[in-house]
Amino acid sequence: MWRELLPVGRYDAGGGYRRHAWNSADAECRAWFAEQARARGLALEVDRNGNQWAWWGDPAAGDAVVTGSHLDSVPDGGAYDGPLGVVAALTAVDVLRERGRRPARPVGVVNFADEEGARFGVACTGSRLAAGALAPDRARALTDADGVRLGDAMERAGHDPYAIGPDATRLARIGAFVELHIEQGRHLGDHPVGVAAAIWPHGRWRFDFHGEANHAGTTRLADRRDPMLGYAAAVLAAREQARRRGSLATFGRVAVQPGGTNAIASLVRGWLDCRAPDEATLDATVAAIHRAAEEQTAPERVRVAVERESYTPVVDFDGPLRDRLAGVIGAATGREVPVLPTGAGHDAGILSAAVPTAMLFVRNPTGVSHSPYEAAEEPDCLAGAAALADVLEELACS
Ligand code: HGY
Ligand code: MN
Ligand code: MN
Repeated sequence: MWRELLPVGRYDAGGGYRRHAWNSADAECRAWFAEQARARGLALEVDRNGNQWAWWGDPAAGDAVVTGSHLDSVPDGGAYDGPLGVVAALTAVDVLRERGRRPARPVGVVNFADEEGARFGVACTGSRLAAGALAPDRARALTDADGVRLGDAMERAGHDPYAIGPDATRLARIGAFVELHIEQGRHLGDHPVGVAAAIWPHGRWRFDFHGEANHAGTTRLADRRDPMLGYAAAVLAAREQARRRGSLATFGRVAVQPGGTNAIASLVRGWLDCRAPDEATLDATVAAIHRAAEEQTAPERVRVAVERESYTPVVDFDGPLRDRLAGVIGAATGREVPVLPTGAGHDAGILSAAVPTAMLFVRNPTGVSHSPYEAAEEPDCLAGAAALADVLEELACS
């Protein structure tokens, strides 16, 4: 499975992946998933929000045990973020069958649509829509860098964009959701597998700096309304405020209009990704970055407008489920399993508002993620899949 998926959507120059919502690489990933379901005799469903489900047993029976993750990537992302959880989920189903186990409850494998939000800006679009955490009108109107609306991209990929929206009935059939994911720091030490405790609250904010386009060679410094200076101040403030408050703040994306080397910009648009251990710290970090940008831009007569594009409150994963997972893996490996929080967002975090949810992490030896250099050792991936199989057996077969 891994070898088959590896070339799909890989951008040769840098080796990273460009599997973005509803593009051709995404379609290939989805076709791969459908084929994996077919080959196992699992019933494939594509829900109204574009998420794919492969069922062993009838989901209408309820109290289903679901596992899976996503197949899309960030721009030039790594191979593991998302796909490891889907491949491990399918592997876990195979292992249960090899063990001759017959689940007492339906078992589902899911591929959530558009987890990274790389193309349209909002992360976890598929799970957010299903959970009612993203308004369908807003989702349809999101645009990519070329001005293509999410609704139109979905329609071109063969999905009805007017069907999207809350899917409470589907979520109510799920008794437990477990997502396996590569760990995205370097926090597992000598343990191949860990269990998630919590996800830091996080969000994305768009900073628009409105200035005035003018000639780089003739406009006196005193006459300029240069929005780039405010943007630069915001970037520096992001680092400083995050350092002071124990948060993480990143401007990883910027768009400049008109974007000429010999022209002062009329608009600089920067996107801030901010995360913190608690919501008060998160809000204070963003407010301080906003203030620093305004202080810098006032003398230059540049207007700053900040819009929050997404926000995910703190997630504390279901305590009893987490303890049950840690117990099962601890018993199988003879070692206590690390239970750790993460700063990375996941569909599991969105689902946890509606469904008892847990996560397993597989060791990342370098800690690098959202990069072509993201890596995991094969024995650790196999240990993760084995742990997931044990967990599925515990949850679905007993
Ligand atoms: O950005 C995130 O935290 C996640 O990897 N989607
Ligand atoms: Mn990611
Ligand atoms: Mn991911």
